[in-house]
Amino acid sequence: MASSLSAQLFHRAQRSIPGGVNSPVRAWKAVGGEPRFIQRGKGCFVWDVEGRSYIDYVGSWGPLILGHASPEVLRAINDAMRDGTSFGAPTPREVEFAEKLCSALPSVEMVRLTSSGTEATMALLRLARAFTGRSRIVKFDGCYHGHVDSLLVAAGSGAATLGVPDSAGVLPAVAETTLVATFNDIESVEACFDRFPGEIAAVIVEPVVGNMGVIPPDENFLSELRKCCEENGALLVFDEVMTGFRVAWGGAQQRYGVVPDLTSLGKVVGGGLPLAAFGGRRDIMELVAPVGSVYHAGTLSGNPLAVAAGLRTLEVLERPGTYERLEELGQRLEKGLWEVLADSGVRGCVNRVGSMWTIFLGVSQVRNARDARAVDRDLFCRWFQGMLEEGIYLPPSPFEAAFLSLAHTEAEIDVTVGAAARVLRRLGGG
Ligand code: KE4
Repeated sequence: MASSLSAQLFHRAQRSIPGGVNSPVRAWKAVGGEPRFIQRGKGCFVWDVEGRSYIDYVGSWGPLILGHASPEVLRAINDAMRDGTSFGAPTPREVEFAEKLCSALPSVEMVRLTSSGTEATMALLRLARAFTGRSRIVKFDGCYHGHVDSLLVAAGSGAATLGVPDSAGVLPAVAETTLVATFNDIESVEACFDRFPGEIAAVIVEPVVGNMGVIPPDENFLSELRKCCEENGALLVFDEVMTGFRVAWGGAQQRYGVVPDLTSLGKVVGGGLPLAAFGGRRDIMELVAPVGSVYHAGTLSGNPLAVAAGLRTLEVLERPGTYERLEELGQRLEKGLWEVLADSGVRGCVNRVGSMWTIFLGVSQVRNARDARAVDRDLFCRWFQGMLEEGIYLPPSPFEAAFLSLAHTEAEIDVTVGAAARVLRRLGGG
């Protein structure tokens, strides 16, 4: 059979782009097969280059909370681009956008715009070290904060031990400045402070983990983390690149009522264009150049088109009822998936917070990275490929969050649940 257009493009792409993709997860290494090349999206659907349509739950990994090609966002971009695409100078819309971020997020008194979430978290760590005069950072096993050298770190052996590089090219000396704790385990955080008193600048956490698949915080975990940082003179950093404006208008910090000292944002705030941000307490943010001595810069920081897309996205999200609608859709999907899991005899669980969710197969509960790593990866591959053939486009990894958008309706949820029933029944041998 002639290879598909996707296969031809993938083969060709691998000659000029490492792995044929511009971000590793897109190569489908975790699910086998070759990635479908996407031609276009509209609402909650994407079409591949062969013209096949899929109900999309990747949503560009989170940004497209309004769905693909939102008419309001496209109009905002179109209007903005008539005036030019970039000036490298301050623009009125950046001020309006910064003010909206500050008004929405309890922790953010000042904010600096960046072009990616990685850049935002990298700048936050530099800022935390400068503000506290301390060098070490605590992160959590399984949490991802972008490809920042000091955060591409795996847990060393045993609790409260120095991190080890989790990528070639990361220096051991850099990795050792990072300690790796266990999500939902406050004792593992306290052990880090006990071992390195006075040396830890900050604890950075995904307040709702998305990068192990979705893992909600245990009831008091975030408040215990807040208290632990206060008691030890360290800053609490919420990486809300995924959860910001996703799990609530004010992010996880509003949903769970815990206010960090610093916050990173991305994805949704850019409405599908390259835009992210970091912000927090004024006394900390005023250390950022040109006011203070912590350098951060960027040619396209606050790019007018990206800010136009982000601002319009937030304006739509700010309307009454949007998060209630996302919760309604999320509940319908979660309920349906639990029911078809039970009927299929396949062991699994569904973790969800608002419109971000993950189905874990082969395990009964997932509260941390160790639980997540116990999933049945072969079963997940067959689940992913089976759902793809049913026209459902899921994240191509068992350790990623899937996303609903305001463009999804009950109809697509019910189609998805029906497809899941057929695929899981086959997987369960039914
Ligand atoms: P970017 O540099 O990709 O804009 O943001 C990095 C980042 C930071 N913090 C969190 C919590 C994140 O989830 C991310 C990026 N998320 C991944 C998906 N898990 C983006 C997809 C990809 O890497 O291709």
